[in-house]
Amino acid sequence: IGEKPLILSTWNHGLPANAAAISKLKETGSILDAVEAGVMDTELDMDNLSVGLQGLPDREGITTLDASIMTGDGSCGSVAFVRQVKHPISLARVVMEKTPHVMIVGEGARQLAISEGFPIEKEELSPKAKEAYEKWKVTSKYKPVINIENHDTIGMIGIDKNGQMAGSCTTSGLAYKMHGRVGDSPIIGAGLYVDNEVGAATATGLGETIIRVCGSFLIVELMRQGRTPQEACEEAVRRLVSKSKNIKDVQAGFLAINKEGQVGAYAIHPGFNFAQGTLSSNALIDSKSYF
Ligand code: SD4
Repeated sequence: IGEKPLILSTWNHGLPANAAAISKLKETGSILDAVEAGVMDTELDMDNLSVGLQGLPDREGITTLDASIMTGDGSCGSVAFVRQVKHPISLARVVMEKTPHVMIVGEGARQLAISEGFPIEKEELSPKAKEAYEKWKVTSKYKPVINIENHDTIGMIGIDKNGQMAGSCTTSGLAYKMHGRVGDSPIIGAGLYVDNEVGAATATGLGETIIRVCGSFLIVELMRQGRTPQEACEEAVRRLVSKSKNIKDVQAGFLAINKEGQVGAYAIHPGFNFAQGTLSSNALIDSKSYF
C-alpha cells in the first residue's frame, strides 16, 4: 500500500535524519546501515539537548546515553548509561553484531567502545547544556517530567523495497534524571521493536510510562493481531494513559509501520510530530493525540 523504501523518525530533527538515512540506503542498500546513519546525524546535532553528548546531564551534571538498534529478523543490541561515546547507536550495533549479548551498560559499554576503537570524548557539557544545568541547579527541583516542550529523542524505523525492516533509537534520556537512570530507548520492546513478519514501532517521551506497557512490542503485537499501525498506536497510548499517574503533565508518542508500508502515529498530548521519508520525498507530519 505505502511507498517503499520508507523511513519514519520522531520530531523535527527527523527530517535531516531521514535524509541521511536515505542517502546511506542509496549508497549501501542496507536498511540497517540506513537507520544507523540516520540517527548518527542527530547524535551530532549541537542544538539537540536530548540526544548525544551535547544532551542535558543527570542530577550530578554527567551526560549518560542510551541507544538501541534492531533488525526485522530479531537481531538486536543496545547500550545504556554510557559516558563519553559520541555514537551510542554504533556501539549498540557492535553489541548486536560482535557480542553474544543484547545489552551492555555503563563502564562495560565504555570499555567495549575503547576495545572497538571508538574515540572517547572529554567529559564536559556543551555550552547550552552547561547553561541549562547551572540554571537548574539554582532550584534543583527534581521533577522528572517530559512535557510538551521538553523532549527530542530520535526513534527511526524503516522498510526497504524488499520488505526488510530495521529501527534505531538514541537519547541522552530525561534531563536531570537520577544518576544511573535508564529510560525506554535502550529497552528492546519498550523504545523500539522490529519484526519483518509484522512491522516496527518506536517511542519517545517519558520512558517510565513507555516501559510500563512494553510500548513498542505492544504495538507490533497489536498489528500482528490485525490492527493497522494507527489503531495499534492509539491502543498503546490508551493503555499507557490507563496505567500512568499525572498523565496531564506527561508526554509520550509512538510511531509505527507495518510490512505493507502503512504508517501510524499517536501521542498523549498535541505537539508530537514525525518525519516521513521516501526516495523522492521527506516531510514533517503532525501526529494526532489522545487529549
Ligand atoms: C527517555 N524516552 O529516556 C526517553 C526520552 C525522550 O524525547 O524520548 N525524550 O525516557
